[in-house]
Amino acid sequence: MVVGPVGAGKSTLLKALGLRDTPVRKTESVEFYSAAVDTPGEAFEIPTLYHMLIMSSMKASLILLLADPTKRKRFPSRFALSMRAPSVGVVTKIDAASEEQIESAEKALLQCGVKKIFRLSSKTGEGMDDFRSFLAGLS
Ligand SMILES: Nc1nc2c(ncn2[C@@H]2O[C@H](COP(=O)(O)OP(=O)(O)O)[C@@H](O)[C@H]2O)c(=O)[nH]1
Ligand SMILES: [Mg+2]
Repeated sequence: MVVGPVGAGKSTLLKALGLRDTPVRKTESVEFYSAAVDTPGEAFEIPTLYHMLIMSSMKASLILLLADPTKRKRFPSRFALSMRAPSVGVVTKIDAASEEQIESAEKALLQCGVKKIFRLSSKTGEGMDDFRSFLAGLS
């Protein structure tokens, strides 16, 4: 299940992983695919919608918490710990970000409660092999 701010690259990552077959467009609601759950960024950004994520996470085996290093967004402290599944952090769009931006995104993810963080680009494929191996190792 992917979680994170609007535009972080959640739907694009699922598409790159082959976990969603439909074209990427604005995610308006929680969407269930055969092996993944996509969620709208609003559910992460607007606290009154948190329950959508908490309930959907009960169906998930892993939460991917995404951060876009090119945009500063608020990552609530220890938020990942309220999910009903273990979580890992993912810094997306590394093809478009500086090292400083990537490190700052990693800091935000850590204080949000994840322990492990991947850096990748769904666009260039950088970092995707490592990430795919990690996911394959879980099942
Ligand atoms: N440069 C770059 N752009 C990306 C990457 N991943 C997603 N995007 C772009 O970021 C925008 C938002 O992506 P989307 O998957 O809809 O974000 P979501 O709201 O988190 O589902 C789209 O224009 C994507 O093409 C990436 O790895 N690199
Ligand atoms: Mg989306």
